[in-house]
Parts: sequence; structure tokens; C-alpha cells
Amino acid sequence: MRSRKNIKTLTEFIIERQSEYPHAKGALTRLLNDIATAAKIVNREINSAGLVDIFGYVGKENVQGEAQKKLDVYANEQFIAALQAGAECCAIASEENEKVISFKNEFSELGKYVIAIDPLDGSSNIEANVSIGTIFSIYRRKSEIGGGTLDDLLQPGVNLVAAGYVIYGSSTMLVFTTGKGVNGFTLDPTVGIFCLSHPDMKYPEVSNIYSINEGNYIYFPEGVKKYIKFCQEDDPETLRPYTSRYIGSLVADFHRNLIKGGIFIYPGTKQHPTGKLRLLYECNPVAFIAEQAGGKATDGFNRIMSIQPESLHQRAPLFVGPKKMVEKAEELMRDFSAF
Ligand code: AHM
Ligand code: MG
Repeated sequence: MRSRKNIKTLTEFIIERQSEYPHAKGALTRLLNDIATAAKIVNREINSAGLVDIFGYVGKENVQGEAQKKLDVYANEQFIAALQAGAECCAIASEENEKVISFKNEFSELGKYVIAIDPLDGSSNIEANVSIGTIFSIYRRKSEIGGGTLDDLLQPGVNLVAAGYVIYGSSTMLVFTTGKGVNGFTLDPTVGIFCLSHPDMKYPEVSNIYSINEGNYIYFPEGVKKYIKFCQEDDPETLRPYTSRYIGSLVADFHRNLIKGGIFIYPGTKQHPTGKLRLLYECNPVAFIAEQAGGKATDGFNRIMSIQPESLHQRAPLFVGPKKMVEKAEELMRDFSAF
């Protein structure tokens, strides 16, 4: 028999934390459990991709003009269904849907929260069996009652109540923060329960990884080009040259950098000044987690979590990682801001 650590399940953990808030009625606990339930269903499907007919495209494009994969659509349906059934949330913004999905039924209309979600991020990696993820942001609604609205979702990251991601990797993990540190839970596949495996996650003191799609080097702002050169300089005292690692799956790149110490950059370019990643359900959640883990997240100049969103699928450049690394990149961005 394998020896086991003293295990705390996700449910035990959040109930324990909830007792720190005497007025809490458990809605956020239930919401996180709804997300965990959908994640387990998506995980099951991902694990048998290749055996069931889930690879490939649906034949449609999503709102970003990207071809939708069958698993993108499946994951989207699962999260919507679980969140609607759970009735703690009154609206969702999803990468796969152009408009806010407002839940208009007698239970959900009373829900206190709204969620922005990328149900399956990095889905271009599915066929290659590379890690993919789900990323989510949870806000308290602004409206009083009824189905949630666009206005409920257009909130800056500083208003986040909770945020997290699920990484479908060599093991499946749920990592989230409610603003009191970051905790990681690994799915025990034998019993289907997320168990606390990474309590109070922090960026390591020593960091030497940089992650960026260097194939786009020619289009990067001068500051980013200078930062890449800085990473590649020979200076053993500061562990340079750094190691370059890029999976092309935000959740996987971010998660590795959180564990091992590294900066992730998806900058703007001349053609696409706001970059590729979406503010509401990609940049903000990882920014909240990074800050809670002792790191920093900016668009090169401004704190990601302070940006007031104007639209649901708005994009933002992203520089996220250990404070010192992000601050060095910011310094070079300030000095060399031209493209
Ligand atoms: P997606 O939401 O369509 O999957 O795109 C987002 C993904 C991120 O996971 C990843 O960081 C980025 O796109 C990679 O982009 P690129 O292939 O341009 O490097
Ligand atoms: Mg995505």
C-alpha cells in the first residue's frame, strides 16, 4: 500500500476557511465546488481524448475568429451547465461566447456572483497531448437582482473575489486564491477528489526562467527585445543566461513558472498593440494569483488588476512572474517603449 500524506480535501479546506468569515453563507464554497465538478468532467474527457471522437474542429469560429475545437465546445458546455445548476452565479462571460450568458431562472437570479472563464485554454495543444487548462475569475455582482449583466462583468481585477485555474497536466490540479494566499489541490483520480497538495504557494526566491514566443521577436517592442537580450546575457551571479521555456499554453507556462520561478510575457506588437491574451479571463486571474504568490503582473506599464475593462473580450499585454523579474522588464519597457 502507498503511504499517504495527511490529506485535506478541497471541500474540507474551503469549509475550514469559511469559518474565518462568520457572515459567510457558503455561496463561494458552493461555487468553487461547481467549478471543481465541471473540471472533473472535462478532465475525464481530456484523459480519453484519442479514444473518443473529441479531437478536431467543430467547423465554426468563436468570437475571437478562432476555429472552435470539439473539446473547447464540450468544456464550455460543462462549465455553463455546472454553474447554472449550482445557482450561485447569475451570469458568465466565456471565451467561447460573444455575449454575456445571463442566467434567468428563479434560483440563479439570486446568485451573488458572476464568472469570467476560458473553459479550455491552450486548446491548440490538445492533439499533441500537451497540458491545457481552464482559467476563471469570480466577481461579486454589481446589480441587485435578476440575471447578471455586462456591467456586472466589466469590473477591474482589483474587485476580484476569487480566481484560479485548473491544469490538465501529468496530474490534474486546481489552483486558486480568494485573496488570502494561493493554494493548489491535486485530483486524486482513484476517488475523484481534489486534495490539498500545494499549500500557500509562493514564487521561489531564486528564479531563472523566461517564457515568451520568441518566434515573434521581430514584432516585439524595443523594451521586450532588450529584456530578452538581458535574459540571455552571461552573468552567473544573477543566474544568467536564464533558461527559456515556452509551452504555448498559458496555464501550463504560468504554473511551471510559479513552481520553478520564471517570468511569462505575451507582449503587444505593432500590429496587435494589446497582445493576444484576454483581460477578463486570462490576464486578471493569473495576475491575482501571481500577486497573492508574492509576484507581480503588469501590461508593461500598469498593474493588470487596475485596468478598467471596456469590453468582454478585451486583450492586454501580459508580463507576469516574480517581482524582480517583472520590474526589470518594466524598466526596459519604460526606457525603450517604441516598436
Ligand atoms: P486560446 O485561448 O485560443 O487557447 O489562446 C491562448 C493561448 C495561451 O494559452 C497561450 O499563452 C497563447 O495562446 C500562446 O499563443 P502563441 O501561440 O501566439 O504563442
Ligand atoms: Mg485562452
